Amino acid sequence: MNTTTPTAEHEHPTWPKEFAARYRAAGWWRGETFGQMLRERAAAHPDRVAIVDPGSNPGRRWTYGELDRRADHLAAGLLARGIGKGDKVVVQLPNVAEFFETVFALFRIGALPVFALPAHRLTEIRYFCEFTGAAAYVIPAELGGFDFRGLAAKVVEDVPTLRHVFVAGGDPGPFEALSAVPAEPTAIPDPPGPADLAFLQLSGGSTGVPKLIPRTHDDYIYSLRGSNEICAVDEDSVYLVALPAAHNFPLSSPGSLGALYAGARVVLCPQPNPEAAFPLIEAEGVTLTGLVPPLALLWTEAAPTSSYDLSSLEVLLVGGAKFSEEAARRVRPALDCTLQQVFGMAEGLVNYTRLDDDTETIVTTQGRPISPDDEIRVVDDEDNDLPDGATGHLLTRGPYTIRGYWKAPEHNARSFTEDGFYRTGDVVRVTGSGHIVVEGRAKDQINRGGEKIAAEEVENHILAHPAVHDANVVAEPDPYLGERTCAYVILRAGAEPLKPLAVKKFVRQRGLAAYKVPDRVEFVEVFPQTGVGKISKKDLRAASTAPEPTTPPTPPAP
Ligand code: OOB
Repeated sequence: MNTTTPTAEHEHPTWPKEFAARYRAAGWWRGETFGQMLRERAAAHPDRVAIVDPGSNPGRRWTYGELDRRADHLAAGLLARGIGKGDKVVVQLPNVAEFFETVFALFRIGALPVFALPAHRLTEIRYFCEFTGAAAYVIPAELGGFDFRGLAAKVVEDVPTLRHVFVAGGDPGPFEALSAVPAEPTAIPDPPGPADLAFLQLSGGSTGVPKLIPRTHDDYIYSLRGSNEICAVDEDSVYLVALPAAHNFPLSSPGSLGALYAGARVVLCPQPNPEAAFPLIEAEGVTLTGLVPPLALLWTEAAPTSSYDLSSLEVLLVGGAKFSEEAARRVRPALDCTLQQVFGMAEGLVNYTRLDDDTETIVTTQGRPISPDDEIRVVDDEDNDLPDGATGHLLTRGPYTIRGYWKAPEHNARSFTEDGFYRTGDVVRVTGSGHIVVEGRAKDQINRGGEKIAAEEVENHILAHPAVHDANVVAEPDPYLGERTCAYVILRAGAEPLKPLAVKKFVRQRGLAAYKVPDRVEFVEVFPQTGVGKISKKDLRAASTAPEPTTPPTPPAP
């Protein structure tokens, strides 16, 4: 019997009653909402600085009181435009103060932010807007030379539900400036409760289209509170958002929302490179931040010769992809701070090494779960539990791990067990101390320095090329990113020969995020097969010659 209960709207399965009761009784779910949370922090310390946005001109510093007021005013303006409870709003903002003004306004009225990344392009954004029936889309005017207003114009043409595009900063063009929306606060008709959804987050995914992750106020706030305790975040902490603000790691592990929960200060870094981050660490006295492994490497290389004072940095969180033991050992000598490895997922479960773990544990494991109620199973291909310490598939269930994706019943049947465990797709082992070591991955995904790429999604785009007969996308090792993407392509008989660059260009022109464009394209006659005649991605991966990249790949950027 499937014990997972569908919600009233049957949009996604949620925790069965007895689990919800248990999580409440244990004190994990405390009946909090984001709207209230900000209100309470603003009442307790209105003049403390909440958000520092040095990238804006002039640089902005918003206190808790100001953020709270702004969220109220924007909420009123959104309500006046007919955006209300349950509406979906695709938010595609970089690391700017408006990101927080927008999401807290939406949290307050119970409209759901759908968190897009600045790297997403037409194909992804159109899909998010169409699939969620989004009522509004929030963008910057432009970023890194890319004009988001042009992108929005195309999306609006294709998606009839999209009634509003709001532009944060710069010339709004044919759309409305976000700064023109705020209005005198009014009573919010039907504010969301703690069990209601707060937002839809994106999954890294392994399927043709990304899946959406429904997170409630109560479950997400528990993950913040738990993270804060483990990472020692309190009101004197200063968290630097170096990765894209909307990603689950810098958002909640402990991230900007954890910092705001603690009444701490959030500093927004426009770029994650040392040149942008180090001066901010010195100027704001940053105490902790989170990075993906390639950036952590870059920082440890740059720090010893940097003229900036980085001594305020107490904790560097590294996660999103496997951090090699060798690189992990370099963090303390280079940055003189404690490394905390984070193995998390937008679906829920987050593991941290603890600040007081011994060095060997910190450098060789990916941590242990936040909650005593996080259930961890390590199983074989048939879902049989393996003996302690054995390597196998990680399944998990717990107070902040979803029971199903949003509007994806068929996929849910594969990604969750009958009794509600999420199949993470990660291959792990658990040490005697309960720490998890990530050994590999069973899902058909490439983890490109923390950026997740679903092989199937890229394959589908390559297959759309008229000269292509078949395509397989696999990971190959990269000395800097950990993994990069290689597309093996079979051309149609008699088709004009193609150059690798033409395939890359074709994928890019289909309006995909740049990080999904294959790093390497190789033409082959046949694909290796398994004993039963299926294509063997394992053999394709092994066939990868993985030459050194000719040019250094660009680091993942917001
Ligand atoms: C984080 O979240 P997502 O949703 O982008 O990706 C989750 C997947 C995991 O299932 C795993 O395959 C991989 O990313 N991953 C790691 C890892 N951290 C994440 N693999 C090896 N070692 C690690 N430390 O990536 C995420 C969410 C919250 C906090 C941190 C990362």
